[in-house]
Amino acid sequence: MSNRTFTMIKPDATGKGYTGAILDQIIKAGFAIKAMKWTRLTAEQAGLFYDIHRERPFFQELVDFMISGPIVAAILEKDNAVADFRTLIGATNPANAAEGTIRKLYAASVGENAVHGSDSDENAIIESDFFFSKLERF
Ligand code: 3AN
Repeated sequence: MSNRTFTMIKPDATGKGYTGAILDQIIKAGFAIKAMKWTRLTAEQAGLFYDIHRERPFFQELVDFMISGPIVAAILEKDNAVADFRTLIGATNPANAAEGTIRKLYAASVGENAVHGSDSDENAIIESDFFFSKLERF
């Protein structure tokens, strides 16, 4: 069990002004921010980040959405970080997300679902390395 996960606050949520509320909820849930940046992805970067979904029918829609505005990328630390963060954000489709979860509160649809959370310890490391150098985390 690793104690770190990776998150992004996606363009729908940054654009609607939810960044502060979402970060507040993450911190109040016990996650410590170990690295963070506000940036905007290029199509190439978004495609590489979601490479695993390249053959899925929604891939182009996903890339177009992810480059439509700024994102916040962060590395988070907590015991059982990956599983606990998935619980905090709720189901991929906000219609199925539990009450009080970030996606239930702030997401509009399965495509525009406010936040990303790593789905495994292995992917948390890959995704963190994609965004952050060793100098940018502590
Ligand atoms: P999660 O983000 O909960 O791990 P994944 O890994 O199945 O969900 O999907 C990655 C991202 O792809 C989702 N966060 C969402 O933005 C997008 N996505 C997933 N399914 C769909 C879909 N049916 N239509 C449009 N976008 C989708």
